[in-house]
Amino acid sequence: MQRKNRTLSSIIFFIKEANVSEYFKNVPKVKYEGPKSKNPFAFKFYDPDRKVAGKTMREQLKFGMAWWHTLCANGQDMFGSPTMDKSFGNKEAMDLAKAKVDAGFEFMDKLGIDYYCFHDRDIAPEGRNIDESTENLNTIVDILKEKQKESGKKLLWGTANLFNNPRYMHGAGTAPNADAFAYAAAQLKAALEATKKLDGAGYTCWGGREGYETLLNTDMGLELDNMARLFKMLIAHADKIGFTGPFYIEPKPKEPTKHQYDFDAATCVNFLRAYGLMDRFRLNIETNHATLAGHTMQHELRVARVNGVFGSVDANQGDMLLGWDTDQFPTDVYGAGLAMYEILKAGGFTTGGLNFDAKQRRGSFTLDDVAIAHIAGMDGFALGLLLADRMIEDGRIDKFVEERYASWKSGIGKSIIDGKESLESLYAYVQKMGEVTTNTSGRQEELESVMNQCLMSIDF
Ligand code: XUL
Ligand code: CO
Repeated sequence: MQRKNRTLSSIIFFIKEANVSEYFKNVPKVKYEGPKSKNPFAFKFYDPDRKVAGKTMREQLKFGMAWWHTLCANGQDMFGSPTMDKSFGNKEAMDLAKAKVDAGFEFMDKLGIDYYCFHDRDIAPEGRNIDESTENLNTIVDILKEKQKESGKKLLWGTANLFNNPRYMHGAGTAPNADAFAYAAAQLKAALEATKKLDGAGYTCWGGREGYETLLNTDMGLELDNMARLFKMLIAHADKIGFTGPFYIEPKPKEPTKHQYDFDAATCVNFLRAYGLMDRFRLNIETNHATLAGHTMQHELRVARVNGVFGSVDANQGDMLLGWDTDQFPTDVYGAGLAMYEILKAGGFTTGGLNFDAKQRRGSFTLDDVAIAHIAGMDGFALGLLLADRMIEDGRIDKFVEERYASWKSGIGKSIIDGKESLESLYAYVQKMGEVTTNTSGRQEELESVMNQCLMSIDF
């Protein structure tokens, strides 16, 4: 009888296991069906094997799933409780963390997403002390390692959440309290080692609360020096454990603090140059952060490109009418097109990729919506890639820019570039020249129309 019971309970256990092993039950393996498809679970524009600009779409776009949004965000906002169930059938924190690994890999498999990104605290719960937290992290890292081996999925980058716990209320690397800085360093050590164990291609530093609320209580000079001290410790530890991937700073101007030190791409480049960090750091540019800074995504990517620090992208979009980081899925084809234009011009992704740092709206609360939102974003960026490729192939924009700067190829322009001129020699040049009569039209409207024409002439 006892034996029978045991057999019965193991069968029930097996059935339970089999039942919970599929989390996104309504989501099939998502395939390309083309622009005419009305199937919400099909790609209309993202055709992974289609070659664009010399590589497949899959290789060009290198989509990544953000663990925190896809598997953790539950729709909670400042005004209301969660609307989404991301418990994946579990209550206990470590069981939930393990279930999320299965859910995450199932999701990536169904959508054909090859990469993922995480914060340490997204994948494993914080323990009662640093050792317990590191142990939780390592337990999940071992499971992720196995999953990566089975599935071929890769870690695009890892990061540490140095902003959620109350100990970081005044910042982490820029905390006025040295103990908080020390805790951040300890957490960073474990997060970097986790990223290394999982062969992460990069490691991201987003300055969660690295900034200030008021300058009345802030020693800005010391805080910035300390931030650089922490980055130098990070590099030293990377060298020690053999982590060779780049570090990314992710610019953001505000939120949660009034002023974040990594305000925008130009501010970050200045910081990296000032502290001699340019060779190990690149930038991870996020669309909604760019718009919060009052820039376009194209501007931020251009700044990164011309300074040689283009690295990776957090793909999302904001709402024109809201002044905060709404992290919406990127469906704006113009925005994606101009972003992909810069990315192709930068030579495409190497270590980086397009991480969907995006969440569905609070009202789109089902697990089906999670998949549909990713499909929308993937299709948005596929269109962006096709548009950017058309713009480059068309050649009119490049040709126009080339001609606009032609005066630097010969004559006085070339002489200035060659370092042969001075204020005095140019004074003499202007005396001979008289007035400037060589200005030509900037043709902005024509170029915008060329872009429209490229968009409308994509072939499918
Ligand atoms: C916050 C944000 C972060 C970083 C990683 O605005 O973008 O999720 O991408 O810490
Ligand atoms: Co981000």
